[in-house]
Amino acid sequence: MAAPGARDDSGRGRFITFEGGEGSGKSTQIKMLSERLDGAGLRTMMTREPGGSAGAEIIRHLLLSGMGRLLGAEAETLLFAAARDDHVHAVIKPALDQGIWVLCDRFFDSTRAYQGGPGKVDPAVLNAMQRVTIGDLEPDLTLILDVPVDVGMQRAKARRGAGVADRFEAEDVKFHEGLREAYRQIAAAEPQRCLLIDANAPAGMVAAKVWRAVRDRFAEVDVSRVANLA
Ligand code: T5A
Repeated sequence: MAAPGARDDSGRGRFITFEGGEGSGKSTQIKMLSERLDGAGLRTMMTREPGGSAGAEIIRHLLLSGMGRLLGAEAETLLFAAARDDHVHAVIKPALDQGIWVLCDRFFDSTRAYQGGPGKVDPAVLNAMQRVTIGDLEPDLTLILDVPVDVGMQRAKARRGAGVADRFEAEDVKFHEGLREAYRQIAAAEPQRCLLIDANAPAGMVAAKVWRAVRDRFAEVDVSRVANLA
């Protein structure tokens, strides 16, 4: 029984977010972590932003097409917030309430880094949007994958092949350098929640660092059930 006034989180799933610049390897790491947590007997769900719910996926399409950019930085930020609001209420909170561990590819730190960093949207505006969309829902752990800009851009380019760069991939090097710095500042400002991980290494090595961080943070991860990973 929780003490009076304390939040009783028993049975609630954990909320882990992955952040980083373009091509930092978030999707790759989320899949690897999900397999390990499943192996440890935990129920997990992978999701992403912008998107992750029916309404938010429609907004994602608009945003990545560059439509939001035409509206201006603040209106574009509002679109990200609207997508997040739907995602949080339709998918993330219900899953956490059912004891599912939610692994999310980007969350509000992306808005802080992209729109607040090089995007230059006023932090007061971002705070107001955050209050409305997520309330007191904070990730239990945020892993920020850090790679040099040229490495990330090269990976993103290799992955899309002959496809066209999306809205943010198409930004210049200065934008991506500013983004990297914004993420470093977020990690430094919130060391309890955030961990900056050097992701300029083979995926397996990065996955080992991610696993160590998760295992160390959450007592409910039973490492004895995951072969060769204790
Ligand atoms: N955005 C999003 C905002 O501006 N504000 C917001 O609030 C939010 C939520 C979303 C865009 O929207 C912006 C940020 C983004 O620009 P997206 O299509 O969802 O765009 O793409 P991203 O989230 O940027 O993710 P990417 O798909 O570009 O990269 P990932 O997921 O970080 O990387 P991943 O795992 O797909 O890997 C990329 C390639 O590199 C290889 C992979 O095999 C893949 O080919 N790779 C590695 N290669 C070598 N070594 C490693 N360690 C590797 N790890 C992966």
